[in-house]
Amino acid sequence: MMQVAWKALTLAAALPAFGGEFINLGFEDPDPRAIGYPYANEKSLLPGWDTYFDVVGYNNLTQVFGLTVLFDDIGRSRNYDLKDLPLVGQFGLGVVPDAARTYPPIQLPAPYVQQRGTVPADAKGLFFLWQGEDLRVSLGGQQAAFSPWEQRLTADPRVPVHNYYAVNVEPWAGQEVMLRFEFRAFEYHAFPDWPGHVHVLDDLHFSAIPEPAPRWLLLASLWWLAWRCRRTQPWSTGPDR
Ligand SMILES: [Ca+2]
Repeated sequence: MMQVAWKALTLAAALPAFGGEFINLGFEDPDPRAIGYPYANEKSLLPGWDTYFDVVGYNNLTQVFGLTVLFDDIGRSRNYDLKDLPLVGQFGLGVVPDAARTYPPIQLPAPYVQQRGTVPADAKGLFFLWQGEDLRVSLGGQQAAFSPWEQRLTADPRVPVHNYYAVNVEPWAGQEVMLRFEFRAFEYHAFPDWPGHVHVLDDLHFSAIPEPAPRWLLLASLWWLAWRCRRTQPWSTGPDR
Protein backbone atom coordinates (compact mmCIF):
# COMPACT_ATOMS: atom_id res chain seq x y z
CA MET A 1 0.00 0.00 0.00
CA MET A 2 2.82 2.34 0.94
CA GLN A 3 4.61 1.53 -2.32
CA VAL A 4 1.48 2.32 -4.34
CA ALA A 5 1.17 5.65 -2.57
CA TRP A 6 4.83 6.36 -3.24
CA LYS A 7 4.40 5.58 -6.96
CA ALA A 8 1.56 8.09 -7.13
CA LEU A 9 3.73 10.64 -5.38
CA THR A 10 6.62 9.98 -7.77
CA LEU A 11 4.34 10.57 -10.74
CA ALA A 12 3.19 13.82 -9.20
CA ALA A 13 6.80 14.81 -8.55
CA ALA A 14 7.57 14.48 -12.26
CA LEU A 15 5.13 17.25 -13.17
CA PRO A 16 7.17 20.29 -12.09
CA ALA A 17 9.74 19.53 -14.83
CA PHE A 18 7.06 20.78 -17.22
CA GLY A 19 6.39 23.99 -15.36
CA GLY A 20 3.98 22.73 -12.72
CA GLU A 21 3.49 23.83 -9.18
CA PHE A 22 6.27 23.72 -6.67
CA ILE A 23 5.93 20.64 -4.51
CA ASN A 24 7.08 19.37 -1.14
CA LEU A 25 7.54 22.90 0.19
CA GLY A 26 7.28 21.72 3.76
CA PHE A 27 9.62 18.72 3.22
CA GLU A 28 6.82 16.42 4.38
CA ASP A 29 6.91 13.95 1.46
CA PRO A 30 10.02 11.76 1.75
CA ASP A 31 9.95 8.23 0.40
CA PRO A 32 8.89 6.25 3.48
CA ARG A 33 11.22 3.45 2.38
CA ALA A 34 14.23 5.78 2.79
CA ILE A 35 13.36 6.82 6.33
CA GLY A 36 15.61 5.11 8.81
CA TYR A 37 18.79 5.11 6.77
CA PRO A 38 21.47 7.74 7.44
CA TYR A 39 22.01 8.50 3.73
CA ALA A 40 19.83 8.14 0.69
CA ASN A 41 19.41 9.32 -2.88
CA GLU A 42 18.32 12.93 -2.83
CA LYS A 43 15.26 12.30 -4.97
CA SER A 44 13.84 9.87 -2.48
CA LEU A 45 14.19 11.94 0.69
CA LEU A 46 13.43 15.32 -0.90
CA PRO A 47 11.06 14.85 -3.87
CA GLY A 48 11.04 17.90 -6.11
CA TRP A 49 14.31 19.36 -4.82
CA ASP A 50 17.84 19.24 -6.17
CA THR A 51 20.50 19.42 -3.51
CA TYR A 52 24.13 20.09 -2.87
CA PHE A 53 26.23 17.03 -3.85
CA ASP A 54 22.99 15.15 -4.59
CA VAL A 55 23.18 13.66 -1.12
CA VAL A 56 20.73 13.97 1.73
CA GLY A 57 21.18 12.54 5.20
CA TYR A 58 18.43 11.43 7.53
CA ASN A 59 18.95 12.77 11.06
CA ASN A 60 22.67 12.68 10.34
CA LEU A 61 25.17 15.49 10.86
CA THR A 62 28.41 13.57 10.41
CA GLN A 63 29.51 14.85 7.02
CA VAL A 64 32.84 16.57 6.49
CA PHE A 65 32.05 18.54 3.35
CA GLY A 66 28.60 19.79 4.20
CA LEU A 67 25.30 18.01 4.04
CA THR A 68 21.62 18.59 3.58
CA VAL A 69 19.68 16.69 6.22
CA LEU A 70 16.08 15.68 6.50
CA PHE A 71 15.36 15.63 10.21
CA ASP A 72 12.37 14.81 12.34
CA ASP A 73 11.46 14.50 16.00
CA ILE A 74 13.12 11.09 16.24
CA GLY A 75 16.41 12.75 15.35
CA ARG A 76 15.79 15.65 17.70
CA SER A 77 15.22 13.31 20.61
CA ARG A 78 18.23 11.12 19.83
CA ASN A 79 20.79 13.66 18.65
CA TYR A 80 21.93 16.42 20.98
CA ASP A 81 22.93 18.62 18.06
CA LEU A 82 19.41 18.47 16.65
CA LYS A 83 17.41 18.90 19.84
CA ASP A 84 16.70 22.64 19.50
CA LEU A 85 16.04 22.81 15.77
CA PRO A 86 12.70 24.34 14.79
CA LEU A 87 10.39 21.90 13.06
CA VAL A 88 6.99 22.38 11.42
CA GLY A 89 5.05 19.20 10.74
CA GLN A 90 6.89 15.89 10.84
CA PHE A 91 9.99 16.86 8.85
CA GLY A 92 12.28 19.84 8.29
CA LEU A 93 15.39 20.58 6.26
CA GLY A 94 18.72 21.08 8.02
CA VAL A 95 21.95 22.15 6.34
CA VAL A 96 25.38 21.54 7.77
CA PRO A 97 27.86 23.85 6.01
CA ASP A 98 31.25 23.01 4.56
CA ALA A 99 34.59 23.62 6.08
CA ALA A 100 33.54 23.89 9.72
CA ARG A 101 34.85 20.38 10.19
CA THR A 102 37.93 20.65 7.98
CA TYR A 103 41.13 22.32 9.01
CA PRO A 104 42.33 24.39 7.32
CA PRO A 105 38.91 25.27 5.85
CA ILE A 106 38.27 24.14 2.29
CA GLN A 107 36.20 26.68 0.39
CA LEU A 108 33.73 24.55 -1.52
CA PRO A 109 30.55 25.91 -3.12
CA ALA A 110 27.90 26.79 -0.58
CA PRO A 111 25.27 24.11 0.12
CA TYR A 112 21.94 24.73 -1.57
CA VAL A 113 18.52 23.32 -2.34
CA GLN A 114 16.66 24.31 -5.48
CA GLN A 115 13.51 23.47 -7.40
CA ARG A 116 12.00 24.54 -10.72
CA GLY A 117 8.33 25.44 -10.73
CA THR A 118 5.79 28.11 -11.56
CA VAL A 119 5.17 30.92 -9.11
CA PRO A 120 1.39 31.19 -8.59
CA ALA A 121 -0.02 34.02 -10.69
CA ASP A 122 -1.60 35.73 -7.69
CA ALA A 123 1.37 35.25 -5.35
CA LYS A 124 2.77 38.31 -3.65
CA GLY A 125 4.99 36.65 -1.10
CA LEU A 126 6.95 33.49 -0.39
CA PHE A 127 7.04 32.83 3.33
CA PHE A 128 9.30 30.41 5.13
CA LEU A 129 10.74 29.40 8.47
CA TRP A 130 14.48 29.95 8.60
CA GLN A 131 17.28 29.70 11.15
CA GLY A 132 20.82 30.59 10.12
CA GLU A 133 23.09 33.27 8.73
CA ASP A 134 23.87 34.62 5.26
CA LEU A 135 21.08 32.90 3.34
CA ARG A 136 20.75 33.81 -0.35
CA VAL A 137 17.38 33.35 -2.05
CA SER A 138 17.13 33.59 -5.82
CA LEU A 139 14.38 33.15 -8.40
CA GLY A 140 15.27 32.70 -12.04
CA GLY A 141 18.93 33.40 -11.26
CA GLN A 142 18.14 36.79 -9.70
CA GLN A 143 18.88 37.31 -6.05
CA ALA A 144 15.72 38.23 -4.14
CA ALA A 145 15.68 40.30 -0.96
CA PHE A 146 13.90 38.84 2.02
CA SER A 147 13.02 40.26 5.41
CA PRO A 148 11.69 39.10 8.77
CA TRP A 149 7.96 38.53 8.60
CA GLU A 150 6.69 37.34 11.97
CA GLN A 151 7.44 35.19 14.97
CA ARG A 152 5.07 32.32 15.59
CA LEU A 153 4.69 30.86 19.04
CA THR A 154 4.88 27.10 19.18
CA ALA A 155 3.74 24.59 21.75
CA ASP A 156 7.29 23.25 22.05
CA PRO A 157 9.21 24.39 25.18
CA ARG A 158 12.50 23.54 23.43
CA VAL A 159 11.77 25.92 20.55
CA PRO A 160 9.14 28.39 21.80
CA VAL A 161 9.25 30.67 18.73
CA HIS A 162 9.55 30.07 15.00
CA ASN A 163 11.06 32.91 12.99
CA TYR A 164 9.46 33.37 9.58
CA TYR A 165 10.77 35.43 6.66
CA ALA A 166 9.20 36.75 3.48
CA VAL A 167 10.31 37.31 -0.12
CA ASN A 168 8.38 39.63 -2.44
CA VAL A 169 7.74 37.36 -5.45
CA GLU A 170 5.47 39.68 -7.43
CA PRO A 171 8.14 40.22 -10.15
CA TRP A 172 8.04 36.46 -10.87
CA ALA A 173 4.29 35.81 -10.44
CA GLY A 174 3.06 33.39 -13.10
CA GLN A 175 6.58 32.61 -14.34
CA GLU A 176 8.40 29.28 -14.34
CA VAL A 177 11.65 29.83 -12.46
CA MET A 178 14.34 28.07 -10.51
CA LEU A 179 13.83 28.77 -6.81
CA ARG A 180 17.10 28.43 -4.97
CA PHE A 181 18.21 28.71 -1.34
CA GLU A 182 21.95 28.96 -0.80
CA PHE A 183 23.44 28.62 2.70
CA ARG A 184 26.67 30.60 2.67
CA ALA A 185 27.67 30.96 6.32
CA PHE A 186 30.41 28.39 6.69
CA GLU A 187 30.82 29.11 10.37
CA TYR A 188 27.28 27.89 10.96
CA HIS A 189 27.65 24.36 12.19
CA ALA A 190 26.41 21.59 14.44
CA PHE A 191 28.64 21.80 17.48
CA PRO A 192 26.46 22.93 20.40
CA ASP A 193 29.27 24.59 22.38
CA TRP A 194 30.51 26.65 19.44
CA PRO A 195 28.82 29.80 18.15
CA GLY A 196 26.31 29.00 15.47
CA HIS A 197 24.06 26.11 14.68
CA VAL A 198 22.62 24.07 11.85
CA HIS A 199 20.79 26.06 9.17
CA VAL A 200 17.10 25.18 9.06
CA LEU A 201 14.52 25.78 6.33
CA ASP A 202 10.89 24.67 6.55
CA ASP A 203 7.22 25.43 5.87
CA LEU A 204 7.61 27.35 2.59
CA HIS A 205 4.38 28.69 1.17
CA PHE A 206 3.30 31.21 -1.42
CA SER A 207 0.50 33.56 -0.53
CA ALA A 208 -1.44 36.37 -2.16
CA ILE A 209 -1.73 38.20 1.15
CA PRO A 210 0.79 38.06 4.01
CA GLU A 211 -1.58 36.62 6.55
CA PRO A 212 -0.73 36.97 10.25
CA ALA A 213 -0.80 33.87 12.40
CA PRO A 214 -4.31 33.26 13.73
CA ARG A 215 -4.76 34.92 17.10
CA TRP A 216 -6.51 31.89 18.50
CA LEU A 217 -3.37 29.83 17.78
CA LEU A 218 -1.15 32.28 19.64
CA LEU A 219 -3.52 32.31 22.62
CA ALA A 220 -3.76 28.53 22.63
CA SER A 221 0.04 28.24 22.56
CA LEU A 222 0.42 30.65 25.48
CA TRP A 223 -2.24 28.79 27.46
CA TRP A 224 -0.52 25.46 26.78
CA LEU A 225 2.90 26.78 27.85
CA ALA A 226 1.42 28.25 31.03
CA TRP A 227 -0.29 24.93 31.77
CA ARG A 228 2.96 23.00 31.24
CA CYS A 229 4.89 25.35 33.53
CA ARG A 230 2.21 25.00 36.22
CA ARG A 231 2.32 21.20 35.97
CA THR A 232 6.09 21.22 36.54
CA GLN A 233 5.70 23.12 39.88
CA PRO A 234 5.27 21.13 43.11
CA TRP A 235 1.62 20.82 44.06
CA SER A 236 0.59 23.09 46.94
CA THR A 237 -1.26 21.39 49.78
CA GLY A 238 -2.95 24.53 51.08
CA PRO A 239 -2.45 28.01 52.53
CA ASP A 240 -1.10 26.73 55.87
CA ARG A 241 1.84 24.95 54.30
CA1 LIG B 1 8.05 20.54 7.59
